[in-house]
Parts: sequence; structure tokens; C-alpha cells
Amino acid sequence: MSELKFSDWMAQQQSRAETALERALPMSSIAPERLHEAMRYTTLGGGKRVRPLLVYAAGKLAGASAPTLDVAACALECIHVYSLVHDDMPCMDDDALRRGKPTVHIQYDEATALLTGDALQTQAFDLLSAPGLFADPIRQLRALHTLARAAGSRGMAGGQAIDLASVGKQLTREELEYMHLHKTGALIRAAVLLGALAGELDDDALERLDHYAKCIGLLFQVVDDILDAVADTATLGKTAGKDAANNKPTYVSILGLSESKDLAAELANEAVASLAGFGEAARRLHELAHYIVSRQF
Ligand code: GRG
Repeated sequence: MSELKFSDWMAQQQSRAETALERALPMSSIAPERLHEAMRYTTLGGGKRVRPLLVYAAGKLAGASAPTLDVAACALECIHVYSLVHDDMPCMDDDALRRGKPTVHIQYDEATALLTGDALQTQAFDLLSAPGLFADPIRQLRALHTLARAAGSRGMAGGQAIDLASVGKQLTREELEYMHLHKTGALIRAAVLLGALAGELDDDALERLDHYAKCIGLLFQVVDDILDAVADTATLGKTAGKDAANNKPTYVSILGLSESKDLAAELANEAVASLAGFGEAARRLHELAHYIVSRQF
């Protein structure tokens, strides 16, 4: 049977992630209803699901079981959505629009937004720590450790702290890279690694995948900076031009548009080169690198 073309595979996996999230999140009929409703409001029915797609693609390559990958994909998306909810709050980016709809503190209130982020974060670890989720408990523990590291002060939350502290400052390219490898890259990297850990790859293969993941994590942010500078709010589903308006250092402000585009192409090539030893089994990861470099929103 011939394989699905990338756009069809992506739509299929996005819908698979949606169904898995529908099941994984507490129903809004269960107390506390308003909190559960807000968790579902912000998580379901939106977003590109890039992190779940990476879990699925890496997991397939590693021979992981579908139900395990569904749970790992949900855990990644819960952490990601928590970070978006908190990032949009008045104490951080203060944004009213996310995924084309009002942000949680606008639709509900600030306290609910705070709790929604908190609860989504712990929901991720609740899901990923379910006894027996991975065939090998040691690999499950490694996956938990990987996700905790990626989300915490030595990963995404740390990157966000550096981001907040650098508003209005002139960063070097190295400092900008360090910030983004943590703020955005750490979770993207964890998505690939969790998919891979759910299967049976050896440490050498995991390392090669980790290099791919590091490249696309940074690539994702370079493209995000380009889109923030050139795309409009309706296309992005979030407020465009915020980086310049907030006087934030970005790849575009440091390198300029043309050099940022060259860097994105270089990172995509380097990512794809690290997949060389996997052959056809890495097709979806290969295609995802191309998708990330050419995405329009
Ligand atoms: C609050 C601890 C904490 C961290 C926030 C991820 C983040 C850190 C802030 C989001 C701000 C931002 C715009 C970052 C740039 C890259 C990024 C993560 C964009 C949003 O991710 P997408 O494009 O969003 O995957 P969708 O909605 O498609 O899931």
C-alpha cells in the first residue's frame, strides 16, 4: 500500500492528537467544572500540533506502540498549551488572541488562566507517569526526566525568564540562540526524544535524533521570528508584529530578514542531514523539517 502524502498524513495525525486530547483531558462536567472547561477551551480545536506530530513521527521510526505515543503526544501538547496560556497573561506578553480566539484570561479571568496553566502542566506528568505506559519502565522514567528538564528552569521556563529579562536589550547572536534553544527548542527536542524513547532505539540513534531535534527546535523559532515580522494577525491567529512593538531581540532584528531566511534553510538542511542513517523510516521527520521551514503560520 502506498504511503500517504505529507499533507494527508499531517491531517490524519492532527486529528489523532485531537481525539487523544479529547480523551485525556478531564470532562468539563466534572468538578471543578470551570477549570476543566477552560483547560478544554484552550487545548482543543486549535494549533498546528507540531509537538504531537514530532512524537508520532519519531515514535513510528522507533517502533513504539500507538497508544503509548498518543499519551506522550498529549503530555507534550499539555505542557505547550500551559506555556501559551501563561505567556499570554498580563504579567508576561499580555495578549488577547491565541489560536484565533480570546486568550484564557480574557475569556475567563486571570486566576483561571493561572490555574489552567498549572493544571495542564501537572496533567502532562499525570499522563506520562501512568504505570505500565511504556513497555520498559526505565525508558518511561527517562521520558519523564526528559520532559521535566525540558519544561523547567533549565529548559522552557528558563528560556522564558531570559526572554523577559532581555526586552529592550541588545543581545548577541549567541545569546539569542541560547535563549531560543531553551524557550522554544527544549520542548520540541523533548517531543522527538519522547517518541524515540517510547520505542527501542539505542543511544547512538537517540543522539542522532537529538541533533535533528535541536536543529528543528531552533529552526522553529527562526521561522517564528520571520513570521512575526512579515505575516498578518489574521493569518497567524495571534497578534503579529509584537516582537518589534515590544522591543524584543529576534533573529530578524539581529540578522535582518534575508540572513534569517538563510539561517532557516541551513538549519533545515542540517536537521535533515542528521537523519541520513535512518533511511526511508525517517521520511516523516524529514518532511516535518521541510514543513517547519516553509510554514506560513
Ligand atoms: C510561560 C513558562 C512559560 C513559557 C512560555 C513557549 C513560550 C514560553 C512562549 C510562547 C511565546 C512564543 C510566541 C514563542 C515562540 C515560539 C512558539 C512556541 C510559538 C507558538 O507555538 P506554535 O506555533 O503554536 O506551535 P500552536 O498554536 O500552533 O500550537
